[in-house]
Amino acid sequence: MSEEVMKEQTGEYGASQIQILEGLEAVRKRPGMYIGTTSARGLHHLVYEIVDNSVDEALAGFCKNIDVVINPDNSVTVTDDGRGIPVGIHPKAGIPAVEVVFTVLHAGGKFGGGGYKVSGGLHGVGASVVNALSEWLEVEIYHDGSIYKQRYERGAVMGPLTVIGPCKKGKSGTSVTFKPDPLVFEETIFDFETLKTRLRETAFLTKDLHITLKDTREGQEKEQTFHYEGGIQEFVTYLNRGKTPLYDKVIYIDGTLNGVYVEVAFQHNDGYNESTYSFVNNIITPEGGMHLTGFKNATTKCFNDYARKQKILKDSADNLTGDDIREGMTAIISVKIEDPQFEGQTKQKLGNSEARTAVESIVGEKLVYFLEQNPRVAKATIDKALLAQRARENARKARENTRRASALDNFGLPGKLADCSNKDPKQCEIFIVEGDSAGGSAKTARNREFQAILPLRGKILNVEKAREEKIYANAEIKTMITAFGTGILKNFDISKLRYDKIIIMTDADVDGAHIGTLMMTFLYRFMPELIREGHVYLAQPPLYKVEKNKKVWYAYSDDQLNKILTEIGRDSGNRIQRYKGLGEMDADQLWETTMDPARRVLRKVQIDEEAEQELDLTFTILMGDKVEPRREFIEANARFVKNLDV
Ligand code: TSJ
Repeated sequence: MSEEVMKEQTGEYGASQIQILEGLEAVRKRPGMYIGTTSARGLHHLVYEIVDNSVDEALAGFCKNIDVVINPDNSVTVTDDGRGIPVGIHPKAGIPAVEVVFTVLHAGGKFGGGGYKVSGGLHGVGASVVNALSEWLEVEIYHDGSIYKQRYERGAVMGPLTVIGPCKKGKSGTSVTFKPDPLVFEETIFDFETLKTRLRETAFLTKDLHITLKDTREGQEKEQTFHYEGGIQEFVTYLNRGKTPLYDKVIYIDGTLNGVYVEVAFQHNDGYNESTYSFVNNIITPEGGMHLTGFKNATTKCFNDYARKQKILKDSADNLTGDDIREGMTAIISVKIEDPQFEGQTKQKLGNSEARTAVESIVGEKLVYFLEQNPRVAKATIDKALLAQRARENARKARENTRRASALDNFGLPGKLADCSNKDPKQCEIFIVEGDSAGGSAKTARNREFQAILPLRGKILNVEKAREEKIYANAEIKTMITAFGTGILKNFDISKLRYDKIIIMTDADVDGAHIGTLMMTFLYRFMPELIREGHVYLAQPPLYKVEKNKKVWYAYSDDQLNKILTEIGRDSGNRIQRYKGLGEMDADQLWETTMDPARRVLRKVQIDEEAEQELDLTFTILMGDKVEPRREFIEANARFVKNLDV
């Protein structure tokens, strides 16, 4: 390493303009390294990076309002009423501190010290990265009766920090406007809903902060303000809206231990899902970590201790598990910590063990007290947990029964299954067909040597919404498990798979798509390896049949139909039939269009890893106002990618 480079790295030349520009060049060269992606997601990330600086100022106690404006040219302005980024000369860099903030990589707001730094989360970037990736950026600072301004283009300083006029005495704050660089981003149009969701989340996590989001683009003018005096307590109420709470109160506990500030809020609803979201310095930790562990330990212990003490749980009974206690629980765990360590492959997990200790002891101590004061809340929760415990026990038995049934192998095969004659699984495929009538056609159409048909009646159970016990009792699900031969979950054994291809064949309409999704969801939850190893396919029946002069064409999409019509000429001799369901095809047609390996089109079902991760982030559940239907849609579909198979 040359001496020059060494010096740069140790920071001795920290203020040099050249080095600064080089630093930001790196950001422009590899933007993904700093903001994860240059897709729409990365674009919106720029706004959060800027807003997070204002949130820091709010957490430090100096800022009450943050305004975010989407301007008509798709630039964004973020304004706060904090102290204003310092304008004085930075002692080491020899230039105004604000210029350092925008031109030196990783120079985010560490001036005064003290307080918690919000930014430095997932990607650990700040204002300079936003600056580097903006076509232009302007900062204005209101401080001591003057307005200071500086402009940058693609990270380069366009002139010195200048006083451009007076401002009201006593007014202070910072305003940053930036226009994302279209040379960097694939998408440069901001989405109001996306920003809204994240800003609402930020407002929930920062009690008493007012955040306003305003769209000033022509034809889309709108404005919304987020302000929650109740903080995360209100967050829980919000998440539980549309559900039936088990008790009125949202339990709220806070406290500080060894420099870790802990806040938790939770409430049970009468459903079966647990929705727990944990945050560190306002950054979501999708994979949890120490703070979440502390919360789970404390709640599990407190509720069990209480249940024993009150004799609700008999001496001879097993302890309630954490899962039993958290069934139907909606919870927010938020900690503020000086130096958060993010762990795990995706750095989404809090590693600081002092966070576990703090959450565990603060929640442990205060929850005991709360339960004694609120016996009805305690009783309702424990009664629900006891039901969960019983259901868990029943599910275990049902699971064992299912396993035993599948162990019966050939003799235990379901009656509805029309199996194939070839016994070599590598050669075999099974069609899961919706409805008895389509099942009938498929049985006639198939090549019985290597193609098996399993007709299913109607919609299969949505495994995301039912309790485990009910899932094992479902006839369609039992049938599939038995037919595949692999077993499920921990007992899954791919070497026992009876077919190389599992082909889901449904009508080419909305209902058919829904059934397909339910099926994929079932497989994903109970036999994910089948999908990951590429054994699951969707059949693709044609949408149209075109006949002309006794010749026949099939079209699998509207595009294809158009192509065919262009080729053969658009005239009155064409007979176009739109297939509404598999049942409309006779066996021969079904064979040649959808089942014959030589002619059919199959789509392989795959898991979209990125979408899957995103599913767990709060913003997906907070999107829009009609959350439930959208959430279901996203959960059901985002996870699967369907690729063309050749
Ligand atoms: F950095 C930035 F450009 F991203 C940005 C920072 C953008 C916006 C909209 C606001 C801010 C910002 C920074 N708002 N408030 C502050 N505060 C400080 O930088 C600040 C002020 C005073 C002191 C002090 O110790 O006196 C310390 C800090 C960090």
